[in-house]
Amino acid sequence: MNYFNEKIETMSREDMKALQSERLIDLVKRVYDNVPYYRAKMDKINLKPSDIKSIDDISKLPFTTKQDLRANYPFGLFAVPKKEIVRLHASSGTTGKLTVVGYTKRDLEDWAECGARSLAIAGCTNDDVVHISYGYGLFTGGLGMHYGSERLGAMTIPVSTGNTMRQIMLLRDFAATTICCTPSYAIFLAEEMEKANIKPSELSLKIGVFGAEPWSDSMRIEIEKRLNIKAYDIYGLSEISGPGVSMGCGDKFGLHVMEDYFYPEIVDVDTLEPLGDNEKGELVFTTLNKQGIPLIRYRTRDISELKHETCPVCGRTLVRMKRVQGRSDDMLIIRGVNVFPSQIETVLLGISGVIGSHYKIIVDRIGNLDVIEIQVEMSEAIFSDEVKSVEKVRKDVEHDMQSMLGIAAKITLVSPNSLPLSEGKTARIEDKRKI
Ligand code: DLL
Repeated sequence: MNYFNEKIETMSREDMKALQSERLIDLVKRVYDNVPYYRAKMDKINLKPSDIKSIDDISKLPFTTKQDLRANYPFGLFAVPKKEIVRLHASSGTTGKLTVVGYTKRDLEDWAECGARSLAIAGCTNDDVVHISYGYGLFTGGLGMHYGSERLGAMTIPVSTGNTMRQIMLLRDFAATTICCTPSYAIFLAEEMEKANIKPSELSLKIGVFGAEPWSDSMRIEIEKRLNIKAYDIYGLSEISGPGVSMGCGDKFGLHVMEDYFYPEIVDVDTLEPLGDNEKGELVFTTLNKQGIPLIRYRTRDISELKHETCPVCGRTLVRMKRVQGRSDDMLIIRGVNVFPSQIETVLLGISGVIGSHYKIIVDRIGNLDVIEIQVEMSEAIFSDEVKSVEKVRKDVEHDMQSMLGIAAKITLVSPNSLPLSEGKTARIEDKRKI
């Protein structure tokens, strides 16, 4: 089997628990001493670091949420002095502020190890040529896979997103054997190749490492057929590190969690009580080894299940999580970009000329590309104004929305009182994509 770190990847449950316990005890001490926010949270429930004696005590600890990150924006949850942080990444917050994460040198090394293990799980070795089409920048996809691939020793090509015909040319000319991108981009790539009459056999691709958005098993089958590769699922989130929190080996149940670094739990969405194996609930992670911004019991909002048996496919003992089954909040992922309806609302409420609380979000997949349309009601004054002023308001919304979301949205202004009054937030969202 193609292990990157056989000792960890096939560790006995007993040894893994001992390692996790040792790391948790140290982590709780570190955050209690260095992060006032955590100390206050623990003091409030009268919990001392010495109360945490093993990984089994984890459920005594309070949860952390995206709102906690926002309340401490940008660096309030960092557990080391700023000079020890060597990299920042960020993802969408629920309103205007980004969710910011900081990495120490060791955090980057650990993350690269996770990326290398993930690529190895997909069967990659240092003989491979890895083409990375995840975005490079504040998004963790590009740089995360990049350092993982280099750690593995593979030839790493940092292409980033965009310009699909150029991507196809590079894939062919550099004879990439592995591609890392979102599953929807893989389908788009296949489509563009078909249009340009380029056959998969003209490329050298064998492996695809796809993630950053939900996708189904039928999508996997379609990608495998159209690109003539084996497609693997990679999961991660910026708050916990980025891609490589877990990785699928092809086993039907799901993805192996790098549980020596990220301790997973499944909790009931309503009661937040921990659930057992094969029970569906919200995935929660504790970053056992992280220095920069360690998170305790971070609620991902992703719905999954866990299974602790040794994997029948690859022999790894690392706990498996089921392919993400949905979310417990209203976050949308559009072309790999996380979008919260609350961000949209924040923009709309800041623009005069529209009734910011009367909107509807329509998401669709047209020709394999996600598109988002935002319908918003005009104010009475603008409605009766001339066409030029209506168009100006529309352009303002379009511009502010692009800077808030980082992707373009189609903006449609509709007449006052024409949208149905919605009873809840989700009623304002129509997701027509069949994933
Ligand atoms: O999407 C990190 C990543 C990059 C993962 C490249 C895989 C590959 P964020 O932008 O913080 O980080 O978004 C995290 O995306 O909570 C999930 O809801 C969703 N997500 C990520 N991977 C998967 C996946 C990156 N394989 C959020 N399947 C997470 C389903 C996924 N959803």
